[in-house]
Amino acid sequence: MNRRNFFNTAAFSAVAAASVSKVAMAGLPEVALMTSTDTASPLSPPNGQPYNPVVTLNGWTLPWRMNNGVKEFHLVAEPVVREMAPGFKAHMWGYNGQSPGPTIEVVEGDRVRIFVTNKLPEHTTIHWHGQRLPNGMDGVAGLNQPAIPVGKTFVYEFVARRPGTFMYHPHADEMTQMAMGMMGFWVTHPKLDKAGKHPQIDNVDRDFVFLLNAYDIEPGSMTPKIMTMTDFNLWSWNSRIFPGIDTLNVHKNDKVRIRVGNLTMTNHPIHLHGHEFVVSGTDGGPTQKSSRWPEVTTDVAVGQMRQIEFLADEEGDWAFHCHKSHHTMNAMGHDVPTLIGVDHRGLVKKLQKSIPDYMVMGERGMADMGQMEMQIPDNTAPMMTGKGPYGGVEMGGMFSMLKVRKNQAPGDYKDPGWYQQPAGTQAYEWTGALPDTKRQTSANSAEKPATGTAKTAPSTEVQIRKPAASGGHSGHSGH
Ligand SMILES: [Cu+2]
Repeated sequence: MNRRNFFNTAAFSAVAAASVSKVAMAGLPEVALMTSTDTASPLSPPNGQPYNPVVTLNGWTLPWRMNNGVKEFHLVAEPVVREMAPGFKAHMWGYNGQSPGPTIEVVEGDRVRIFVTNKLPEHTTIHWHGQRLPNGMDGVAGLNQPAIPVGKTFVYEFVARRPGTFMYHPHADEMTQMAMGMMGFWVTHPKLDKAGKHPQIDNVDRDFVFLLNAYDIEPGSMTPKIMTMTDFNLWSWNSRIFPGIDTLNVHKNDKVRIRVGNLTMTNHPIHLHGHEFVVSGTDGGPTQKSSRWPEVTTDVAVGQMRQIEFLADEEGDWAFHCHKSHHTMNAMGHDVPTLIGVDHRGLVKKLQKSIPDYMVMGERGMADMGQMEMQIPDNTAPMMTGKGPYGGVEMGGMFSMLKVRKNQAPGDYKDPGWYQQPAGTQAYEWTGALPDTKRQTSANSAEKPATGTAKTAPSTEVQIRKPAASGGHSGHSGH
C-alpha cells in the first residue's frame, strides 16, 4: 500500500490541451489515454468556469478542449486490460485505456459535446445516467438513437442543467457491456454565487469519487463471465479490489465529501469507521439541509448515487468498506463451503496419500486463508489479504481506508503510511488471572409447566464443535 505514485502528465499518451491547432479544432478532439491505475491528482480546470476538482480513486479526470465556449470531450469505447490489484489483471471493456472510464467534470450551465468512438467488436451507446437532457441524447439504443456501429463516432451534446453526481454507461447490449466494465463517473459542479457559495452544496476540502462494480472472473482466467446475474466473485471499487484500492488520505479537520455510484446488480451498505456522516446528495441532486441526519452506514442501491459528507476530525487509519462481508472477499470466497467445526482430519490424511499438498480450507474459520501460502492459479486474487502494521487485515474486495493525519498538507493526496498510535491508546492483552465463568440460567424456563396440548418433544442439542487450537491441542474439545 505504500507504492502510491500519483501520476503526472507522463501517464497520458496524449493530452487534449487548450493549445490545439486550428486544423485539429475542425476535427475530433485528441484522445487522452490512461496507462496507469494510480489515483490521479485532481485536474484543476485550465479554462471555463472555476470549480474545486474531485479525486477519482484509482482513476482520472478526462481533459477537454474549449471550442467556441463548448466543452469537448472524446471517449473511446475499447477493450482494455485493467490491473485489478497488483499482479492480477483482467481483460475488460472500458474507455480511453481503463475500466472504468475517466471521470467527466463540468459546471452547471456548461454546454458539453462528447465524441464517442466505438472500437469495441459490437455496437454501443452511452447513457448519461441521471442527467436532464434532450430525449435524443439519452443514449438508449433503438429508443433514442440508432446504436453506434463498430468503428463509428457519434456526438452527444447537451447543457449540464443541474449540479450533482452522475454516471455514464452503455444502453446497448447492457448486460454484456456493463459486465465487461463499461462505465464511468460524471460530476456537475454547482454554479456558485458571488460569495462563492451554493445554498445546498457546501465547499469541501477533499472530494473523492468511485463506482461500485462487480465481476465474475474464474480463478486463473482473465475475462469476466457475462451471463452472471447475482453470483459475482470480485467486488470492486473502480475495478480495483483491496489491497489494490488506494486509500483516502486527508488532513485532520478537512471537510470531506465522498461520492459513490452503484453499477453492480446488488445493494452495498457503505460503512465508515470513526466518524459520522450525512448524505448530502442523492441521484436527484443535493438533499435539503434540514433533511440530513447523521449515520455511519448508508445503503447504495442498484443504479443509485450517494454523496456523503463529514468532518475528518479523528486521526488514524479508519476502515471504509461495504458492510456485506462477502463483498470484502476476493475470488475464492464463494466456492469455499462452510467448514467451521467440521473435522476432516481423517479425510485429509487419506487425500494426502494421493495429493501430497492437499489442504482443507476453513476448518478454523477463514482467517487461515489470509496467511496460508496456498497454491492458487496464476492471475488470481488471493481471497483475503492486505498486511497492516499489526498483521493481516483479512479483507479483500470493497475495502479501503480513510487516513486522517495532522500533517497531511492541503492538496497532498499521498499515502502517509501507517498511523502511529499514541502510547496507551491501543487495545492490549489482559495478563492477570481470569475469573471463573458463571453460567446464567433463566429462572423460569426450567419450571415452565408443559401445556397439555403440546407433545413433549425430545430435546435436541446441536453440537457446534469449536475449532481446535492449532498444533493438535487435543484435550480441549469443548468450549
Ligand atoms: Cu457490497
